[in-house]
Amino acid sequence: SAGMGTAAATPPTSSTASHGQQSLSDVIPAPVEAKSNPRADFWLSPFTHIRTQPGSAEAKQVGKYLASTLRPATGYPLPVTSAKHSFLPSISLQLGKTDPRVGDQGYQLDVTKRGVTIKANTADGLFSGAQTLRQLLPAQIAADSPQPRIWKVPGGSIVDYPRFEFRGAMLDLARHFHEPDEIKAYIDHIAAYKINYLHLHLTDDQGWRIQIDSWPDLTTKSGGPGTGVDGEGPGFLTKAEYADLNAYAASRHITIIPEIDMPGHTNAAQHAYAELNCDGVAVPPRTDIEVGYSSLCIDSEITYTFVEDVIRELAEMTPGPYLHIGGDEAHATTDEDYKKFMDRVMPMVAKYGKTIYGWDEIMQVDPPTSAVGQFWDTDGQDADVAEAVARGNKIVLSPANKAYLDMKYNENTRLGLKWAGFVEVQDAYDWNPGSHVQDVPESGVLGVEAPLWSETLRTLDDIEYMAFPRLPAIAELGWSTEASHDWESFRQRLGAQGPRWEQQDINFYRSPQVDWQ
Ligand code: TNX
Repeated sequence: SAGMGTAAATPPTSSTASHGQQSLSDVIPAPVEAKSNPRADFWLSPFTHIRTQPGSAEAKQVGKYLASTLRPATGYPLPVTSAKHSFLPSISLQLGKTDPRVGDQGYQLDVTKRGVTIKANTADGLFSGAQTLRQLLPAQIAADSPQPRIWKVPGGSIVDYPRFEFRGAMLDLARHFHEPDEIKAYIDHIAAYKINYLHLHLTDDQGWRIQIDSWPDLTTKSGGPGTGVDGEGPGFLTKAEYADLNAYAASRHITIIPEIDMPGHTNAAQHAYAELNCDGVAVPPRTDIEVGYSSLCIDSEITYTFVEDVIRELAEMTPGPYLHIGGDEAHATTDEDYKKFMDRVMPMVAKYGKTIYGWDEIMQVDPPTSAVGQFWDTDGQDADVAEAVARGNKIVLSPANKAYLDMKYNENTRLGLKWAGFVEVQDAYDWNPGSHVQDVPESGVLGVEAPLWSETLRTLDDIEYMAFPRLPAIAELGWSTEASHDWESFRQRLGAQGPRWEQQDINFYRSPQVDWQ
């Protein structure tokens, strides 16, 4: 009937968003299926309640989160209740009774005149539905004070679920330490686009950013003032701060993955402890951006005492399943030593109950099939990676020329590097994770991750400028169907995100490829 339409493989090209009106499919990442019904619009009002599944503390937590994001701009009380019956208009978060396609991360969202119902099998699904609902409201919903306007949610229904179970972002705390509050702000930003993993690059040549009780000088000597690129990135996470960050991430349905990079990228550790060097002499600190010159001492027993202590403490303080062991650019380690090192270190990860995650170089040493490799090459091929996938390993895609958020947008970009080329928004969007790596089928792909290295970054503003608008592009590749992939549709929906970012003071790159609203 007139006004009804399915926006799956046929995304909106002449977006209604350009008239300041949200339609049901003006969402990033694009929902799998959106059927609009203009006769079923819902208006938020001072009487709207948020009702959550009786008996579910997790659903209630999502309800409270949603309320906290809607209260500032509306000024409405939006009480969160799990009382069963109510005739008041409501946003209802319910577990179970979903379309079978919804799975364990998806959701259904139905908008009628009487209210909004989000149904999912898990709280993760409810949280994703809540993020979609936020985007269905006018951009001013992101404001931090009451706005004099009405709040329409477009009528219809959405069935939505991710293409890949893993959608990640990475922050490099080693080259420049980002404060816990900045990390939390980034967590909020990425959660809005259904990112569900945050990888923290905690150690590198220029700094060590996580407290390890059994090796305290890691942070006293390599986490303090003078560390980081140009000596301008001081700081480290105490265990209490790390625990708090994990809890904060969990409240945004994001799992933290800590990385200890080894056997290369270890100058900070070898500066803090002389015994980690083959000659027993501590190396000077480094504040430049060279890579590939450091290596732990492979034939020394103390190296493995150190690594096991670090892995044990890190595993103890990390609730998530993955522990990233780096493994990249070990140019100062011979291939033979690299294998010797990894053969001893990889079992330690399992010993402390975690799953190995590592840069794609770890695929050269036949890791256990549970290990996940992070593909960062720029040429779309790697025989070791393809062979590992054939054996049963999975990979996460972070091709540097597509997914690295620290690459400059163009030659005039003040921040960032350009070793993998310039990466404009369309470059970040126009590729297919399911067929990007030669001889790696989609079934071998766990998901995508957008790393943000910090050599040139200092502030949260810097982080935001590099991540927006490319992070939403990678998020859409990780979530939305291949059939819905469409640059025209994406750039229009991206343009509609601009006012939301302005409301939140997110410092973003106004790419000329996008018509910003
Ligand atoms: C390469 S990519 C690195 C990092 C740098 C990055 C800068 C990878 C696994 N290693 O050490 O920070 O390039 O773009």
